[in-house]
Amino acid sequence: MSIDDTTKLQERVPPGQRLTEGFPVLHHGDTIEYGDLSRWDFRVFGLVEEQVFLSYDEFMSLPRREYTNDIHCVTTWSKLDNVWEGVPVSAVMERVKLKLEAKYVMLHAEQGWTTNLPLEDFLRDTSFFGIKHNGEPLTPEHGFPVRMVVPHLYFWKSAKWLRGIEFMAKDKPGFWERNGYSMYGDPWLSQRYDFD
Ligand SMILES: Nc1nc2c(c(=O)[nH]1)N[C@H]1C(S)=C(S)[C@@H](COP(=O)(O)O)O[C@H]1N2
Ligand SMILES: [Mo]
Repeated sequence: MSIDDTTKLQERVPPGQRLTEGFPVLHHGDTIEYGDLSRWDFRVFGLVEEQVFLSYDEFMSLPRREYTNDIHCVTTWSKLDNVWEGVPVSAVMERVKLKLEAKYVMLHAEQGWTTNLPLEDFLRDTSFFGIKHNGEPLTPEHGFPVRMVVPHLYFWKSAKWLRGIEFMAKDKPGFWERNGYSMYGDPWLSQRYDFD
């Protein structure tokens, strides 16, 4: 690789991060293995005029797009040039009428795992519901059937086995945020812990 190419790559790697070629698996608790998806649903609730429920078939028939991004895990690995197939956040939000007070989001995953982020960051057009990674359906370890992907924040904000979105007026800590991690998690500012 030329010196120019190396410099360009380094510019894509936030401070304290190093590149990985693999796709490490990281989560708290067990990997969720679904047998039957007939009882899977996706719930949008909190500060909305009306709750929205989507069945597995309904979610899978939402429009999809291809996304290419870099992801940065707080444990210091970064993985560049991921190609995803995902449902744009807007495709779900078209069905939702938010109340004016809604300013923050809590993502709800299986087994009560949660993570929080500002509404603005959730609504960015680079945020999406991931269905496939590098051409293959997500494996159970990586969050099959649906995971959040918010590439501009540390990867712990990208909830695997996503089942619900809650809109809130005030920011509240999710699982890792209650355990000392940053409420926001900007990798470019090294916001790893609550004191960063
Ligand atoms: N439901 C759920 N989602 C989760 C986690 C978790 O513990 N549970 N861990 C987060 C963390 S800390 C990271 S780094 C990424 C890892 O995603 P990966 O295993 O696909 O690399 O998932 C995030 N999403
Ligand atoms: Mo993580």
